[in-house]
Amino acid sequence: MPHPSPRRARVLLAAGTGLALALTACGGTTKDDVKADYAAPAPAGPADPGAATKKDLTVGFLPKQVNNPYFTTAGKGGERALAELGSHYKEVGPGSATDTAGQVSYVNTLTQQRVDAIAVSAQDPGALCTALRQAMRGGIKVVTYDSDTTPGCRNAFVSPAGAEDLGRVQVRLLARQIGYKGEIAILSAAQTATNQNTWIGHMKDELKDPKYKDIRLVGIAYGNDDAQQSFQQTQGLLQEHPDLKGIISPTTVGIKAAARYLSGSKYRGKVRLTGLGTPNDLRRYVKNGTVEAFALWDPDRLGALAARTAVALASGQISGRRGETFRSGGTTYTLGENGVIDLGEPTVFDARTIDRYHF
Ligand code: RAM
Repeated sequence: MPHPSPRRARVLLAAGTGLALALTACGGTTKDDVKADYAAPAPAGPADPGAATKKDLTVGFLPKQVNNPYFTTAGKGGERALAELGSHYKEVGPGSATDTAGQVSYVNTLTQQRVDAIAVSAQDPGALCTALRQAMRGGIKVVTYDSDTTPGCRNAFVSPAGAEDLGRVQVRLLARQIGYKGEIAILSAAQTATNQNTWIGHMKDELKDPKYKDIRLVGIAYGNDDAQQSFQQTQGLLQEHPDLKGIISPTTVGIKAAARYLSGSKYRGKVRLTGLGTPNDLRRYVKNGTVEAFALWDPDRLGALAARTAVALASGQISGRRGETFRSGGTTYTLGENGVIDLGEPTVFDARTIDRYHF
């Protein structure tokens, strides 16, 4: 294992003495420091691809938010995969997607309970780092799924699909729906969410293509993955930008709330809406003409892959380095740069296909 840099050593020491939060608050360690220090995934010791799959492990799932159907489905996938592997699932997590302190305390709880691995969807890239690094020092393997931390704060990340693809596909869908012309806005989740912010970065990049020269991104609003706030933010965007032609909402909670708002307003079918949603949430809005097409992956499969990755880490079959592979459930998975494993391609749903999907 490489020697920690002086600053990293200081952060580790601080974590060990429980002073890290106080140091952070005093400006001793900023988020940027965390980013610079923890740029590479935390290695989990040498990997042995031939090691036996351990059984009777406990994997603690910590979603961004427990009362979100997307995470309920992901949790079911994780639970099923763990049962297949002879291990155990547990879930803890905050009720709000902006309760970063809550997520930190759940990491600490899981650490105290000595789970074998933690699978976490992070509300914020840096806020969980001290707690997660402490868990890893205690021998707990950490896999992020859905929304990553800074790479050094976990061993591997299970990404729903290529982040770049996900960002670009949403712009392409909306551009087509508004005829490549007009003002658009984004209704996101929490302002700190790693996954949404990464996708928005790729959306902005996609919009630089000359074919979008007549499209203007006029605003980004944050509904915090809360139904009511997302509904109000949608209303606010439309009041502020009366010429708005379309909204991208890269969150299942946001797009559902925006669809509900548009569906009951004079904008239905006029202001276009796309983004990332579940077919079950959006079926009625596709059928009543509020939403034409949107995208997502199967959250059940995402949760299952997070569980399988956690078990492979805890069994020593992988350690989080690029190029490592593991076999689980008849499939071989390969770790990419920074310990990232992509689930696959996003699926696009529309009126022709939506009834084939039930999640
Ligand atoms: C919400 C959450 C989650 C995101 C999906 C698309 O449920 O923000 O992190 O991946 O939407």
